[in-house]
Amino acid sequence: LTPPSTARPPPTTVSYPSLQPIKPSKALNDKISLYRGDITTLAVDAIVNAANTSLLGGGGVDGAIHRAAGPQLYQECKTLGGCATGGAKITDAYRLPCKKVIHAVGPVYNVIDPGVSEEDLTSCYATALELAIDNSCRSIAFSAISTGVYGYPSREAAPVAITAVKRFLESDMGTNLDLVVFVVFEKKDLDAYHKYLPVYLPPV
Ligand code: AR6
Repeated sequence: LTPPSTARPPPTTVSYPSLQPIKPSKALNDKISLYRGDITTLAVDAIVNAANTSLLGGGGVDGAIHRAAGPQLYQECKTLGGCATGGAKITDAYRLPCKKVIHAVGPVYNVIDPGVSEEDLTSCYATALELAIDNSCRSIAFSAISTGVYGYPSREAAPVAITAVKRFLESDMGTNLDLVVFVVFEKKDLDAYHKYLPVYLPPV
């Protein structure tokens, strides 16, 4: 990761809880990693899917996860009764190398009121992390929820994701997690994490 070029994050439309001074933390940084590639190949305890409210599959990363997991995943998802935006539900992983799949429902980006989208996206990350802990998962890999067909700009979604994860890892529950991986597929998301990880998690 490259060090931040300025002490303050550059101006954008997102709010910055991090405008307060940030204490660099090696312990925290050691738990967070960035990976570019296919999330279905990762042998972590839990991967986080970018699902929709039906939880019955779709395109993008959702389609890739269902294809790789096999039809039993769809059968289990049918029993879940859907999920509200901002929420998440957990299933087994079947043919995937991970142990569990957490299906998070991100918001369709709201251009008129981005604050609502930010709340829902934050809730997705927080709920997924709580579910991971409740199911004894110590490592978790997140897809870049909502940044595909749901239209959340990557440069706004990345700070929201990083802030939610950071807050969780700093809480009492966070001590039960060893590793959080941000998985990116496209360059725009890679660029966003390269830009914001050093801002929120300064190198020690
Ligand atoms: N591994 C990791 N990331 C991936 C992969 C993959 N194999 N494939 C795509 N991505 P999207 P959303 C990235 O559209 O915006 C579905 O139809 C992709 O580059 O999958 O939350 C659902 O059923 C992007 O950064 O999810 C919903 O209906 C990120 O995954 C709807 O799309 C999320 O893009 C959800 O839309």
